[in-house]
Amino acid sequence: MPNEIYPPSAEFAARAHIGSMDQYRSLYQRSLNQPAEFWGEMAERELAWFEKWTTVFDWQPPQVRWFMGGKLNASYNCIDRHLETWRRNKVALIWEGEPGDSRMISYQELHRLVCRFANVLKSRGLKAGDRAIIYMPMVPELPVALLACARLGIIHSVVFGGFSAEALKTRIQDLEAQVVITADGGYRRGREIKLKPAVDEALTECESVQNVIVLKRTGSETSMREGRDHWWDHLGREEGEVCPAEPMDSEAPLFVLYTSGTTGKPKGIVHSTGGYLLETTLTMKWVFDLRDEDIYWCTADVGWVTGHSYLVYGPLSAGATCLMYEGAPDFPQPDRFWRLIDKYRVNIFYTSPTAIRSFLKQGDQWPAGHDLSSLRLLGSVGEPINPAAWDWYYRVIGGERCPIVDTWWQTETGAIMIAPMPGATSLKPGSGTLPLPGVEADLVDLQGKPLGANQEGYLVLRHPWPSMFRTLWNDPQRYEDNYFKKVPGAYMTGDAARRDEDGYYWILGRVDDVMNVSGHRLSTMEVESALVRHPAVAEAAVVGKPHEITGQSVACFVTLKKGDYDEQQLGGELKQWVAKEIGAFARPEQIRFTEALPKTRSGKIMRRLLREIVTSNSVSGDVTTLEDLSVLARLSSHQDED
Ligand code: 7RM
Repeated sequence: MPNEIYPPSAEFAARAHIGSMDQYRSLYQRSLNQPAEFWGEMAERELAWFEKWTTVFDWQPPQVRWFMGGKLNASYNCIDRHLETWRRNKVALIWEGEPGDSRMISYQELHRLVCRFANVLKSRGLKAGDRAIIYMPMVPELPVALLACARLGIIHSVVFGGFSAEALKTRIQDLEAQVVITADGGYRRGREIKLKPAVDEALTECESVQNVIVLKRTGSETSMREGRDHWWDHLGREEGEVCPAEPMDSEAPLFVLYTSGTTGKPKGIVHSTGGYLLETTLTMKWVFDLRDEDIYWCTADVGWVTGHSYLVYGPLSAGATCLMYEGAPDFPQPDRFWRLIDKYRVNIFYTSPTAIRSFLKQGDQWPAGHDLSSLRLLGSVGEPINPAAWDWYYRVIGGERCPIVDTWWQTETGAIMIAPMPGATSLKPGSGTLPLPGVEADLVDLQGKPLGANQEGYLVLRHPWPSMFRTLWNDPQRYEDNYFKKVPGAYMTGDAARRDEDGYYWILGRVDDVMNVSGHRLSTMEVESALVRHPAVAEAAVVGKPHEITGQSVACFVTLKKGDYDEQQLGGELKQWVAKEIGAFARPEQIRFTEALPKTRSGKIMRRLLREIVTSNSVSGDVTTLEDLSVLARLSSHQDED
């Protein structure tokens, strides 16, 4: 399998949107040589505009604007325009709850739900430019909430339901949100995960929030604050089912999504309307080769960017039938995903390497019991996919019949940047293959000099693309400093990569202090700040440790303040503390107590050494700048993993 190349089958290519390398190359060349003509044509063809733009794009690094003067609405593009076609009665969402309840929602029905909820928001006094925080389980009302906000130009920010009250609070405060949309709770592994109590806790310090709208999902006991909290259904009963979509500037912010950066403070990635919608829509065809008769399933939670772009905006704008599932992949048994694929005859399946590795480990008997022959295309996102996982996905799930699209992109890029066009591109397992049209990827060294074939370097994107983020909320300076300072005029991705002799990209991972745990971005600094907020902790250093299933896990080195501690007990307490401060997915796998942390003479923690210690339990690299070598000796001999 290693080094093998998988060309598209003639059968797949014959029916694909992009069916040959010649077609890919001509699109790609045109997109770089005549970007304004290329993107103008795409925007006209793929989206419905209330008013046409006057200028396709304006690039004043680091600021870019797309389709200036154009007016459109994302909710209109995802729903209303389909109502004028045969798709009005097509199923937009097939939803299955973890307990097994299910709903089918047509585009017409989605329109009614979204209009009704948009009217609820309107009657609460919300208007274009206001901010809504959405903190919900994976139920149909979650995309309904996004689309209702988009319909009125309310900027939404979804906070993943796994985040803690503390994380929720900092996001509400940073956005100065006027409304929080939430639910009593959701289901995960057979238990209720409550959401409303976290909202109540967060709101003790958020003056901006005047309204909380609560969906009843589980029906469990929920406290409601008079005057502030309202039941979704109760408000909705009084509203009509007509609500015109607000014509928005192409550049109007559609949403803000917080993601981890290299400091303790998450960054509010701001996406605009026209460019974002165009590229998410186009990549549904280019990469997922979406056809009208397909059942498409993206397993990502809407709390992450993949859920925004490839469960809500991209597929609905492209008129797809999307499967959405509420719960855990292994509930009630490890075959839940395969059961769903079989039951709904899923054709396109998009998931993460972490999920694939955990399925692989559980064994072939789980998929074996189900008919997966409806699948025609598989996708992967979030982390590099290792050869063993690729091979298993290809053989056992895809029946050696389905191309795998390994899609590289980021919260910042909005849409997929590097990925195969499955009817054209030959696959190499582990490689995202080639940049999509409009994506001028390059590799540079520390000085910003371009590199040749097979050299490892920093991945940059040179030309702006429509779905690129526009700024960081409340922090335009950090936008410029973080991403555009190192290589003039180019966007620095933060990833290292190699390009082989065929021009294929191989992503090696992050070059900054960002960890990738189960495909979720998490900053080492964020965990460190959480740890030092604990009264017993003096100092903390956090690194990603290679992990068989989740890619990386969180490993912490901690020094304590003076006192008598039971290290065993405190270790457990600190893990719990981090889970509470950030969210359960950030729970450290390992806490090591140490008398001091290895530092350079200027006082910087040497994370490289700590990374080596957690990886190999020894240090081989250069340690000449290390302040206290005995610290190192003590660290590498100390082993208290669990
Ligand atoms: C979509 C998403 C972005 C980071 C990115 C990479 C890593 C994502 C791949 C990948 C190798 C892939 N957004 N990454 N996709 N690495 N191959 N196909 O994950 O903002 O949460 O993370 O994820 O390091 O910079 S994200």
